Order: sequence, then C-alpha cells, then structure tokens
Amino acid sequence: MNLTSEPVEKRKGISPRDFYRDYMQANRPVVLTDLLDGWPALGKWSPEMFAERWPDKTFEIDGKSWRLADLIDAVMASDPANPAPYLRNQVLKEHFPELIDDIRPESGYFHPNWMERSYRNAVFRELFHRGSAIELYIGGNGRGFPVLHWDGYHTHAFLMQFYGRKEFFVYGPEQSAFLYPREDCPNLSHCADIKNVDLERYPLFAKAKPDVFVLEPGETLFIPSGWWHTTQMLSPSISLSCNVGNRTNWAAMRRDLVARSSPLNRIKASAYLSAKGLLCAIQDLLSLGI
Ligand SMILES: O=C(O)CCC(=O)C(=O)O
Ligand SMILES: [Fe+2]
Repeated sequence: MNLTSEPVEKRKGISPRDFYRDYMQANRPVVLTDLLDGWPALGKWSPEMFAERWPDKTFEIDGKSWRLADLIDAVMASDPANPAPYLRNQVLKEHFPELIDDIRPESGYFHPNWMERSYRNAVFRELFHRGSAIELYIGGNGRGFPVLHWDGYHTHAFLMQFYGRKEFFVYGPEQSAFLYPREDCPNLSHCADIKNVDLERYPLFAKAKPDVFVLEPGETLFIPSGWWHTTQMLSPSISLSCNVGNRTNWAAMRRDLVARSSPLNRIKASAYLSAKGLLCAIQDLLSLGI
C-alpha cells in the first residue's frame, strides 16, 4: 500500500459541475482558491470587527465564560506556548444573524445538499438542520482543533478561511489502520493531539503520513467524506464551515445514521433514508441534470 499522501491540489477557475465530478464524486480533497471571491466577508471580517461590534456577547469555552472582547484580546496575544481558547463550531445564523448578508452559501459548490431538504421524520429533520448549518471559528496562533477526526456521519465539509492562516494535517481514509479510531466514536482518533502521540501505546501512528499545508485567507478546503484532518492556527484566524450530504456520500451517511439508531428503529431508519435518498436523487436529476 502506498501511504505517502498525494499533496492536496490548490485550484482555481473550476466550475461547480467539474468540481462535483472531479472532487466530490471522486472523494478527493482540494483547495479552491477562488470560491470566496466576491464574498463581502472577505476583507471585511477581522478579530477587531467582532470585538468592536459585540464586545459583551459571551461564549462558554471549555467550561469558562468569555466576553467576546476579552476572548479577542487573548486571540491576538495567543502563541504556541500559551494558546488562547478556540471559539469553534458556533452556528453563525444563531449567534451573528447580522453577518449572514456577508456570506454567499448558495454557492453552487455546496450543492446539491440533501441535508437541506425537508424531512417528515423529526429526528432526521433536527439532525440535518444542525448538520448543514454554517459554523464559525475564531482562534489564535498555536491553537488548533482538539482532535484528529473525520466529520460526523461521513458528511463532506468545506472549510473557508476568511482571516489569518491555518495549517491543516490531512490523512486519507486508507490510513485509518494507523490512526486508532475510537471504538465508541469511529470518526475520532485515540491520537487526538498528533504532535504528542504516545508511540509505545500507538506504534502504528508512526507510519501515518499526513499532507500538511496552509490555508490562506480567501481559500476553501474541500475535505471529503471519511478523510481524517486536524488543524493548527499560525495567526489570529477566522473561518467558516459547511457540511454537505448527497448522492456521493449518502450510502456511508445512511450506514452511520442507522448504526446510531436504537436497534428497534434500525430497519425503519434504513428504509426511510433509502427512500429519501431515492427521492433526492430524482429531484437532482430533474433540476440539475447531474
Ligand atoms: O477549522 C478547524 O479548526 C477544523 C474544523 C473541523 O474540522 C470541524 O469542525 O469538523
Ligand atoms: Fe472536521
């Protein structure tokens, strides 16, 4: 098995349709350097903007309550020896509805997204509503995502960088055997902090080879279903994420969602999601010709 990760390409000028075929359907990561061109958020959002407009808004991070102005001070002063807390996975439209006009989530690259369709089943309606929400991340130099993981339920993810620089560590699904997935949550690695792995306990981790690169402001990483990743910020940083499910990853999503249902509901959940997948595929055929 060749485990040297191919470097993630950086591309621009690729149409949504070609992106869908060459990356989403092929389940290959890519950095799109022009997806955010023309989004008002780019060039407008900064740590100072958040501190000035919402100084007293509070967030709970790692059990402690933070005023946004104090958090931004910590983010600006953050360094690897003393990293600031990471405000992450905050649903943008809940916390900052005023900022929705600055983003263009209707971008063709994010569609089709079956999680945004309507669901009669209340459990899946709620799960997909939350699962497809655009999320915000603000953090400082030296801090990163707390755990090596792939995104829950095998969704695809777009990670959009608006301010500052973020380093990514990406491993293909074929490296799972070296990454010690947790038995209770197979999308999280026992080797949460990849820079401090106990190699006596997790010896195969030494064989894992990530592709490492920096996401610059204006760039978007597409991280496909089942690809492992984690991050470290190299400066104060502001990003958004968006998760997508469609024909390209529905079978894997369905398997995960069914496995997570109570044993009594598994057959029902499986039939429901299969039928919904078929319906969504037909809708796509009629409206998009994909
Ligand atoms: O931007 C980051 O720090 C990583 C975010 C991420 O991978 C996630 O929220 O699933
Ligand atoms: Fe992720």
